[in-house]
Amino acid sequence: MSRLIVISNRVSAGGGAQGGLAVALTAALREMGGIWFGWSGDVTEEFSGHISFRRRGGVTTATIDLEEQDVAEYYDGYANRTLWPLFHYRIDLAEFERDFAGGYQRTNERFADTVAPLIEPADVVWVQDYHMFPLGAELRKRGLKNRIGFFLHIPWPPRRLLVTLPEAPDLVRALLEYDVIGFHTEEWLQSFCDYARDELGGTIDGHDLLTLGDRTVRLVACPIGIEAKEFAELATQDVARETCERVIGSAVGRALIVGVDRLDYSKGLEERFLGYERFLSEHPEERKEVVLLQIAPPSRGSVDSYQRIRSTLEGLAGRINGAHAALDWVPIRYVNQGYSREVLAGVYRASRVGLVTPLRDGMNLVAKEYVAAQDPANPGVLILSRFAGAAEQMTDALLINPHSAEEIADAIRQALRMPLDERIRRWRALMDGVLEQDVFWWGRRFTDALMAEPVEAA
Ligand code: GDG
Repeated sequence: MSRLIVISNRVSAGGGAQGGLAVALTAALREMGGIWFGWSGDVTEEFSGHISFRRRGGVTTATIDLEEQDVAEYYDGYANRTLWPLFHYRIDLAEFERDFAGGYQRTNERFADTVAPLIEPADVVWVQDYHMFPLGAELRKRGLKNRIGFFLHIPWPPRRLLVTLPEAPDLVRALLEYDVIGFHTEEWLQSFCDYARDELGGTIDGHDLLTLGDRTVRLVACPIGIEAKEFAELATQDVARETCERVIGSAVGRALIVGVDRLDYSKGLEERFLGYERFLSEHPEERKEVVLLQIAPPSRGSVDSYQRIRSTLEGLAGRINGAHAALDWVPIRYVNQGYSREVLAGVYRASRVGLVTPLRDGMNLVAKEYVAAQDPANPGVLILSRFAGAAEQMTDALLINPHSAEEIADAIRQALRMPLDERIRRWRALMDGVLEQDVFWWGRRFTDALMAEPVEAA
């Protein structure tokens, strides 16, 4: 059987504090076997291409260190200051610098130089995310004939936004060197087609074959899931149970509303706080009946826009608490630190409402985790942004426009008043989807497409 070579910017360190992508890939690699290659997260004085191999959590990892300039231009720069904001429709935050683009290309070449010798002819290669658009093309330049796939974990922006990126034509042409490109949703897939067709003259054959010049690539909409069964079980085990009891106890009879997000402007935290404030102002009678618990571990702290969102939220939480708090009640508990997955599972289970309101999100795994952690006999209600990729699948959530404080406020009220039979009906439908289209389903669906017969140019 072919091995799977996963290549992504960061390789999971194992352990409890893994992000959504890390959990998903560890699970896929455990099932299929192979190597996970990427940046160690460490900096070296001079790039050497030295690879550190480790076996952790049933997965072999191969990591390299990068130079400080690579990190500044490729990671903090092009990936997080240019591509991330632009691909989340935040052209106002995107920084266009030739040095960033140059460093991004150079670092991708370094990744290609180091990983190419590890890849055997029968291996299947799966490259992850926006840090690595050009990697497939660089591997082809080094003679690789393997099946190489690419999966984008973030949205693909509309054509009218993408044309602002000077390197967009080159990046899209480089993507054509992959055999299969995966997106979470039809919407992101269609935006990619629009750009390739209208800006570059590509042709779309049927629904899923895109041809540009002498290259044809297969496009798949393949929504990522979670380890649903395992997460549901985790939510009933000791740590989660104790957490659940402690959190419910601390709310002294009030309904808990929970948010869990990396501290990132795409997650709509500011708008969420404003929506909750609106709810408090419009329904003073509900005031002391609820508590919003927002867990937001800081991320990408070296990027200015992330420092700004942090101080904006601190100010906003302080203002709302100042205006509404009573002697024995604080409306928002805002926590800037991460917790283990076991603890998170317990917090989700303790919460009557899961508030997931990104302004744009490729998928959003918190929405799925919240559902998986619920007590089937007394489940909470998921409020979900229409602009999360997850909304395409999770139509039994209360879907809202996260820009509208009114819609958020109305949905909170509706969720708090929802009768048990409706909560159970909605949760059951959501849970069936989360269980069926889990992370293993995602991994198989993508790798099946990647290992299918090569496509011929039309
Ligand atoms: C990208 C895309 C896409 C959060 N706080 C803690 C913690 N988390 C975990 C959550 C969840 C993960 O991080 C976040 O995943 P999301 O999907 O919500 O968002 P991104 O990190 O932006 O991920 C996204 C994803 O890739 C996969 O394709 O869904 O759209 O943006 O698993 O639980 N985990 C722990 N402690 C925390 O405090 N342990």
